[in-house]
Order: sequence, then structure tokens, then C-alpha cells
Amino acid sequence: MRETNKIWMNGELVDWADATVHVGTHGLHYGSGVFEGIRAYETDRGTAVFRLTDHLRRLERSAELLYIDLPYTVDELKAATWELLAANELPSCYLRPIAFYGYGELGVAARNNPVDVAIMAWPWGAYLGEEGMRNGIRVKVSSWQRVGPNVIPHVAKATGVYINSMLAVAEANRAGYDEAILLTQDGYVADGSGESIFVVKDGVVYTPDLSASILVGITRDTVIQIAEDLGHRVVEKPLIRTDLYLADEVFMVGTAAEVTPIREVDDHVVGPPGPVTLEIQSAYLDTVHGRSERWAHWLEYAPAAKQA
Ligand code: PPE
Repeated sequence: MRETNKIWMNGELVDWADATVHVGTHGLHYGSGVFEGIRAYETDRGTAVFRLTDHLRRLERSAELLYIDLPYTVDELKAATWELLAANELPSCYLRPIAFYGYGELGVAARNNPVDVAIMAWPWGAYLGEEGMRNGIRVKVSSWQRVGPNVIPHVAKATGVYINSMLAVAEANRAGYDEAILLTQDGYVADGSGESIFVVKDGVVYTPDLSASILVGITRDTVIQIAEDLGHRVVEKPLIRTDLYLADEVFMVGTAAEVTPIREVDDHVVGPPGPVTLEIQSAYLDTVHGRSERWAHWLEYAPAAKQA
């Protein structure tokens, strides 16, 4: 990763190299943390953070689901984000807020552990590669199932749950694929290791509904709204793996992945990026880069830039 100048940690900006924790940190042993992934984009009006409030609200909800007492409000974390962006002078970057049980007691119960909160910011390019963004990627349906709602609340973006994603993407990469798609314990399409899934068939756009074990993706919500606004019918319903194989188009979306086309699923050729994928990809990129009046309300600007 590309190091930057400062990291916001527990209320102050510290040098990148000093943002460290003790090896006895609870979150390191048990994955007891929650996090967010957010992107800031360079626009004509300065740096804009895409749906910052929605991401920080999700962080708050994730913490609530894990009984983690977040010591900062959404407004305080927003102020911290602006402070961090100013200190690092990054026109565009990826932002990673994280809150976790810190150093204190060990033992899973975490009765008296402090909650540490940090926000990192660094430049992060195309998650699945520039080539993948343009020409589509090859994915593998994982032999690992997505964690079920009664295993770990999948609605929480919790650090520990990402072992599930790590295993899936490792398996896919080792078999020569770019990314994995996980199915639920009932066999329905859930998520990519770090993305939500969309399928296009006979002109209709489909995505798994929220009762599947999926993250409540902010990009998923963005893409549903953009697609409907473009006149597409979007249906949220359970999908099975053959829906992927027989689709006209498949793409994955996420903060990091943005809108990435899929050209093959389990060696079934879906095809090069199709017209609906390309239309939505371009509308999404226009939106996040501040080139769309229609969705301008999703871009949040640093207070200083607003006055300029
Ligand atoms: N599903 C999963 C499992 C997931 O991790 C993400 C985000 C999404 C869907 C899309 O969510 P949203 O960003 O709200 O649209 N994955 C983040 C982390 C990736 C990583 O490797 O770290 C991200 O995209 O930032």
C-alpha cells in the first residue's frame, strides 16, 4: 500500500509509522472490529467523499450489532475525515475507518477492553485491475459458503467475517481466477469477496435481495437507483449459480471495485462487458467524479472547499 503522511487515531493525527497497536490487542486475536471502505474523488469543486454519511452510519450500525460502543459520533468521525484529508493533501483516495476492541484483557468476552478508532487514507487504484475494469474479469463460485445470518451478522461490516472472503478469494486466485462469488448456505448467490453482484438477463437487472447473507452495499444501493433512473427494471430476488452462467451480463460493484464487468463465471463465457454494464459503469463513474447533477447530493465536500 502507498503510505501517506498522517493517520487519525483516537482523536488525533499521528504520523503514519506511529499508528500502531500492542500485540495483545483484542481485535487482532479475535477479529473483534468493524470497518468501512469509502472513496474520495477529485471533482471540479475539490475533493468529494462519496456517501460519507451513509458509510459512517453503517459503521455505527455494525458496531451496534457487535455490542461495540463507538466512542465517536458520526459527526465527529466526519470532522476527523476532513482533518485527515487536509493533512494528507490527497485529491482522491480510499478511506478506511476502523473501530476495534483494543489492549486490555484477553479472552473473547471483551468485558473491559477499550475501543480504538482509526481512519486511514491512501491512494488505491482499480481494485480488480485497470484491465478488469475495461474488459471484465474471470470469477469462480467458491466452495466456501458465505457466513449465515446466525453465524455472524453479515449486515455488520465486521473485520473477523473477512476470513470468509479471504478464503474465497485465495481459492479463486490459486485456481487462476480473478475473484470469487460466494453462495449462501441455501445455495443462493450472495456476494463477491468484497463486492455486490448484479446480473442482466433479457433486459432486466437482477441482484440478490437483502434477505440473502449479503452486505447492505452502498454501491449496490447507488447502482439500483442509477439503473432505475436510466429506465432499467431492477429486480431484487434470490439468484442461483446458473443464473450467473446463463446471464447476458454480470458485473460486481463496491466502493473499491466500483463497477467491474465479469466476462466468465466458472469457465462459462458471459461475454465482454455488455451495453447495460457499460452504461451503468459510466453513469457510476460520472456520479462519483461529480459530473452528474442528478446525484450531486451523494458527494460530500470538506467544509473549506464548500466556502470556496
Ligand atoms: N460485499 C462485501 C463482502 C464487501 O466487502 C463489500 C465492500 C461490498 C459487498 C460492497 O459494499 P459497498 O462498498 O458498501 O458498496 N468491500 C470493501 C472492502 C474491500 C477490501 O478488500 O477491503 C470495499 O469495497 O471498500
